[in-house]
Amino acid sequence: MTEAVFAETIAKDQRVEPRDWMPDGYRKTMIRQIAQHAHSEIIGMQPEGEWITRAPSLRRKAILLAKVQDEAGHGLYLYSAAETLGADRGDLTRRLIEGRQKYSSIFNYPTLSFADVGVIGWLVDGAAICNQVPLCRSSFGPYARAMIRICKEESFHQRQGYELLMTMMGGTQAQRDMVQDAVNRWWWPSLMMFGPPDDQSPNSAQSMAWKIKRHTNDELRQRYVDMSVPQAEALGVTLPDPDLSWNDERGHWDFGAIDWSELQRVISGDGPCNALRIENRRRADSDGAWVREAAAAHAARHQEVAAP
Ligand code: BYC
Repeated sequence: MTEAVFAETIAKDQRVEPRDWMPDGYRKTMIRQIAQHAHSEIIGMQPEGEWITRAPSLRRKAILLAKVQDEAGHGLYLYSAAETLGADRGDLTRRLIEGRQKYSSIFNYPTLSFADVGVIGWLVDGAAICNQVPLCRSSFGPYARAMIRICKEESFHQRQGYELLMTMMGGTQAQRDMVQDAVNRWWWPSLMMFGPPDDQSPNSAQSMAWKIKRHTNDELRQRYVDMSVPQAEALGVTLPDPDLSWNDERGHWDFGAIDWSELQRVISGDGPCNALRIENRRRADSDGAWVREAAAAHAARHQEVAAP
């Protein structure tokens, strides 16, 4: 495959596959985005995972356990997709724990009450779905295909979060207050998940041209706000933005200014939980080293025995 064939594949909306010729920049961008996405899933297990032992009932514990396991699964498909591009999984993990590769800003905030589990399902998984459904049509085949299953599971995750919040909103005043407090803390960070505004997004133009991204950061953020406002109303919570108002002319909800300095701070390592998240990941990596070594030794021995 040559450059012309690559260009034609993109123009015709077909998929680029791992053995096809692709520009170095395309390969680099795909590895960067897929690795960041995989890291987000794996680090994203921590904030909710902290509540597994403290879930208020066996039913809630079983649901949460299954959700966090799904996130591990998403991370693994995504690392596999990155490997099809020549990336090495161990190297990607090293880059993460050495702070050389990013993961989503949202997972650097603490989960202070069980209502946070519901709000992560509703708002964080809701934002993830908005962002990831278009990625099912992303131009790189293994990423697009991984995204189909991931989106199905994310949509289930979102419903479990909403159902949990509905239950809490039908409970005591203290439970309703807990939900409102969690919404107040997670709303603005969830808007930041979509990335910097379009005029400050260095990667968007090229990623849109290569059809890796199908919509800009601001387009998806607006879609998410439009989707979330009626859901908040149905739930009976207030979104913490006094500037939120329906704009008849635009046919969209207007919303207040986002504090972009907060996103920059969190991305550059200075969010409330960055150090803790990375320290936990580093410990899990070193605690698991013997398992990886044993598995590699077993595979090598197996190959030796199988060789004629
Ligand atoms: N946090 O030029 P831009 C989940 C980075 S997991 C941190 O707009 P791009 C879930 C950006 O990567 C959700 N970094 O970039 C799991 C870029 O970095 P470089 C994860 C951010 O790539 C468990 C730089 O800033 N989802 O759902 O065109 C439980 C400039 O930005 C953030 C994905 O990863 C951020 N918020 O667009 C529950 C989706 N925003 O160039 C839920 C896949 C931007 O310095 N990724 N950056 O390395 C994407 O769709 C795109 O990569 C983004 C950014 C829209 C995130």
